[in-house]
Amino acid sequence: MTPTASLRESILKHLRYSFGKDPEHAILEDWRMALSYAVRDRITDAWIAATGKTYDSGAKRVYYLSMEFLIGRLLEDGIVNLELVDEAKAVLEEFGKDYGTVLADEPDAALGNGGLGRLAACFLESLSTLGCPAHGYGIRYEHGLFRQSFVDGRQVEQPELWLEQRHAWEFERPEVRYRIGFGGHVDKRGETVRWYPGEVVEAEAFDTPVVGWKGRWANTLRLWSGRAIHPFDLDRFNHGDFAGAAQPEALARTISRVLYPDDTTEQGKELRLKQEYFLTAAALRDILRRFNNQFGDLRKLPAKVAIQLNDTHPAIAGPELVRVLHDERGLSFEESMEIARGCLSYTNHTLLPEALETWDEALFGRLLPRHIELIDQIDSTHAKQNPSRLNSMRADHQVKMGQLSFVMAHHVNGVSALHTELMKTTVFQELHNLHPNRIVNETNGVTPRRWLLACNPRLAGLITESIGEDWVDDLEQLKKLEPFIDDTGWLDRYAQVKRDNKAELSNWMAEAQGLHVDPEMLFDVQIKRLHEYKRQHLNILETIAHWAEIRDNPNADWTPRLKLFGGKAAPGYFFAKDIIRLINDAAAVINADPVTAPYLKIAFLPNYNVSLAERMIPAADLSEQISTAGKEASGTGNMKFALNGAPTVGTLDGANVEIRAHVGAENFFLFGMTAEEVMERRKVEGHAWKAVQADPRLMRALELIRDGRFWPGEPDRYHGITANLEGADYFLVCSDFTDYWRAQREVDAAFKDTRAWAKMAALNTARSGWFSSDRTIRGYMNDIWGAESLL
Ligand code: OAK
Repeated sequence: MTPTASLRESILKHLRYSFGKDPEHAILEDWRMALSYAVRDRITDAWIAATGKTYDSGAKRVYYLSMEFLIGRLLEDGIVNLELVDEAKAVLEEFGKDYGTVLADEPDAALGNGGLGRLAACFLESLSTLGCPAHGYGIRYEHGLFRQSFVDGRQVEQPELWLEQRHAWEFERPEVRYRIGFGGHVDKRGETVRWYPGEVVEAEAFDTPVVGWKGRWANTLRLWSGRAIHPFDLDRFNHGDFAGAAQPEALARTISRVLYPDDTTEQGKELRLKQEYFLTAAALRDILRRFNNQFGDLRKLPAKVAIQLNDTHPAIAGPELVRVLHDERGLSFEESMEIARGCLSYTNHTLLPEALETWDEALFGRLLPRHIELIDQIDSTHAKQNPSRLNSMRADHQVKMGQLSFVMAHHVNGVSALHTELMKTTVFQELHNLHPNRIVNETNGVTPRRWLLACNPRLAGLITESIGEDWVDDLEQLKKLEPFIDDTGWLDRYAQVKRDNKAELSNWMAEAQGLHVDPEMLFDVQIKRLHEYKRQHLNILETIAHWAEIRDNPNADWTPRLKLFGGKAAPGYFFAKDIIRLINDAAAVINADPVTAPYLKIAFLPNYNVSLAERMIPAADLSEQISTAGKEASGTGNMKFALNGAPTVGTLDGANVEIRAHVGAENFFLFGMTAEEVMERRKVEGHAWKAVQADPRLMRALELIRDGRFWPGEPDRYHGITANLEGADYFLVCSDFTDYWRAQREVDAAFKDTRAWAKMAALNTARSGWFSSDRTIRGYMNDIWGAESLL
């Protein structure tokens, strides 16, 4: 079907010829698939044209290597980017199908844990919008991030099965397969070094086109799937060993079977290292093949190829590239190093010590015997410049991927201004002193197509009506909204959009979750992975303290508030899982309290994912960004909320600092210690208990939890949490409590003045244009990659 045909014709043709149905017999999934194929056809034309243009231009290409791409659903993204919303709605309506229901039938591709993976997905979309020739490389996990449900308030994990339903977006590429080796031995004959792996699996490519705004360009997300070279062992089968006959295939497939569910926690597991090498080696092979076909001369590699390492997970790219150039292509070690460094750059996404990847050298050497030798050689070459050997990548029988990435990269970047400065003064201090121009900052951003135009059509409509549509790929144009904000008629419409969005979320919560809430309440939202540094427990402690206060004085003029939570805890992170249970337990008691019911409700929505974020963010009044200062590298949810008109209650952490600077201090509810004060406070002996004693509200909230008020049958259920908070409190929940409380009461007071609040919200929207991932990607193109737009 050619895209010049109407969408209607295209859908009907796909229903009939791709799925063998007529409209009378098509089920929901058929409609979803036929619509997806009709949209995909159009994307495919843009994609093939972009590929041709890239070849013809001989331009430099960008390769984004990431273990995670949290892309979510793709159908709406395609429809919105191709501006087919009205047409798609009309066709479905004609056949009695609801547009939203059809979109919601698509499984949410959760091939990532959180921030790092979602950022990669926003970047892909911006790369296409900007017409920068690029590929994303990742793993085609059969099971993405687990599905979360709650049983008696506790998180229960189930496997995620996104590929069990039909998936419209990928093109299998059976002709693109590479053999990836592990283990074995290294053979040295004079100058010639060869690695003979003991185990080999095949990586097969699956391509998903990623379309940009108005379909002007489309890039490729290429995901690798593991398979056996000889999928079936006929000999074993003939001897009656039927299970054994299928074993090679099962083993090879485990490599791309599941996404590791740990967010910012390093696990050091063998399969994980295999996955990292599998992705990286397959991607590099593919990159070199493409380069070879077009250019040939390897010395030109840095001029034509920019490879971005999304955190250290693909850090093995450094030694692997050196191995291919040196061992296989015969370049000298020094030249191989220089070429590799000319291509590679590395983004750091966290300074949490538990996230900094290190590998036990025995495990590493067993799996990648040649790479560990090369890493030693890279390290000793680098040590000549670095006699102190501080920050060596090879100490304590470990291989340190952060140091390796730093040394192998021409640029290293942080993801917010504060984070980048902290990189220079903490983990990478010595390396930064040695290479003072290597670290640069690229503050994160989010794609306005998904995170405003698609998820918040009411607000997008009002904006376009007011300032035209150019904001969609030039988000700073939102500044043009500022003059409208003084017009009360316009401001009332802005406020009405938020009210309508809240009503829509309320209806959905009632239908899908059986939760009934009053949409007039202040919707106070904290959605993100569960982690002590993100301090969901600070939020629930304040909620409990507030509840107690309402009970003391139920006739006061309280601001009604709905506390909304969403987020998953890593399955092995028991403290985080306890926080989830605490929130759910507190919700059960507080929601059932008739005294406080008009003023306070709590809901923890299960299975937080990209699609749920798209529902919740447009309906939020208040954005909770309350991490311990110095711990959240950037945050990107914070940007989505501000853009959608939810002011932040937050600390001076990550990109909050820059959000506050952009939206204005008067439109941001600041509280808490600064990163410097945090470091000082930790030195105060007994800081936690001192903070508890200084604040009777905090004391009371902790007592309510400790004394089992919420769970009389098991009074010490949360002993772990209270003991931690009153004793160690590394993340300074207690020390920041009092100021958080103050900020929340300021929120209460501000929300009462409906117009003033709407103004604050609208200014957040108008001044968040800088947080577009288009701006971020331009920064990478200019400062790091030296890449050009081909539009
Ligand atoms: C995940 C695994 C290892 C290291 C870092 C992460 C991660 O998700 N980090 C997050 O990256 C986001 C994108 O840069 C930031 O916005 C978050 O602050 C950061 O925690």
